[in-house]
Amino acid sequence: MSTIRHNWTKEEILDIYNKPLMELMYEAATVHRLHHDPNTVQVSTLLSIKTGGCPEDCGYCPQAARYHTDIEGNDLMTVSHVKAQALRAKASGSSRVCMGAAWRNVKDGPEFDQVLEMVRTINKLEMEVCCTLGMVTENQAQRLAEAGLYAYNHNLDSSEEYYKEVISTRGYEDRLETIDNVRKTNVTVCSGGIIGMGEKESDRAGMLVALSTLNPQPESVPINALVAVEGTPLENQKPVSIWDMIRMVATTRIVMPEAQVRLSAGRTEMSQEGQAMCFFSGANSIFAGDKLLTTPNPDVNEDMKLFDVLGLNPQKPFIKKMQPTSIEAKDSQFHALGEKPKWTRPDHKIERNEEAKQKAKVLK
Ligand code: SAM
Ligand code: DTB
Ligand code: SF4
Repeated sequence: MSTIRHNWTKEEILDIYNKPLMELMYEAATVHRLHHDPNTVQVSTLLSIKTGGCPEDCGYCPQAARYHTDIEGNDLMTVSHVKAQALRAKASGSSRVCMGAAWRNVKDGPEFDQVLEMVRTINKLEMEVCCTLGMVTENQAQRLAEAGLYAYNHNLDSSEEYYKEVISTRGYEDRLETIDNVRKTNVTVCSGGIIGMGEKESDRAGMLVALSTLNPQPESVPINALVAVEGTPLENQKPVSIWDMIRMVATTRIVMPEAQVRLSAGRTEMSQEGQAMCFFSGANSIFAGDKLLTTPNPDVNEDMKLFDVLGLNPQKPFIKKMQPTSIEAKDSQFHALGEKPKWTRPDHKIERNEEAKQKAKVLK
């Protein structure tokens, strides 16, 4: 009988989050062991296939064109460059590649066709391939599925209430609709969020309610600690404490027992002992490589040394779900519809976003 609950309330989740830490970790570790091998952690590699110049106003993001940050923007990568990077990732122990694009949403056309070719190419390397490209329609999700996509990442990032304090160029319902579009295909869902953006504990719990009440729950849940980047509206946020990170990971594990819980951005600020406590509390994936999308990440050799010390093994690909078949473009059943989807644009004013935008205007 399934032990997955889809009716978690914010109060229940807050009670779990605020348990005495030793009890919380013990409970999370117990749930973890029932559903996963505690000595296996997936190593994934991020590839920023299109960097910077994004039209959105996400308060945490160095890739938003309206803020002045020192990242180097790039046009869409070539398929051969992506293949070379994926092979390097595979050689260094990664079983999954996640390709990120600084887009608000996917648009049908040659660039999306190129991304579909990247998906086919990585699938053929026997690696799990994930994309995070912004909002997608059901037809676009089907085309990604046909190309052999294993997962689609689309984070809820925070509670519905706090989301409005961070982003004004799109609504929470767009995020949920995209997740629903992906759910209609055989692509798995990866959705999580960020802590340390100034949200309350009740917002963290609210985000976990939104994720855990999805039916089915996401197969993968990244928990990011904000990387406060100079020039973004959230540049002055204090680093999140490791205790909060452990509590968030443990609570995520308890309410979503089967998900792959990913210890994502922010690891450069965490000690190895702190990360070990996250693994104990149910985190079973990391992003490896010296860069996330645009910000630094621990050295892969240091990560591998830590795996050695802790007796952890990198997870093989397709342990949780079979490798999807990849259909060539010429045999494809789904074609571009050239839709003009109506994603929302609430455009309310967020003071700190406005200030960061004004500062950027002066600097540019
Ligand atoms: N543009 C697409 C989108 O927003 O869905 C995909 C790329 S976006 C960079 C992917 C995720 O990275 C965001 O949803 C957010 O959770 C995370 N992220 C971005 N900047 C971050 C930061 N400074 N610290 C932590 N996580 C961050
Ligand atoms: C996720 O939740 N975290 C990853 C992945 N999904 C795409 C991205 C983290 C990005 C951190 C900021 C940067 O490097 O630009
Ligand atoms: Fe664009 Fe995604 Fe960054 Fe938001 S998080 S600014 S949508 S790249």
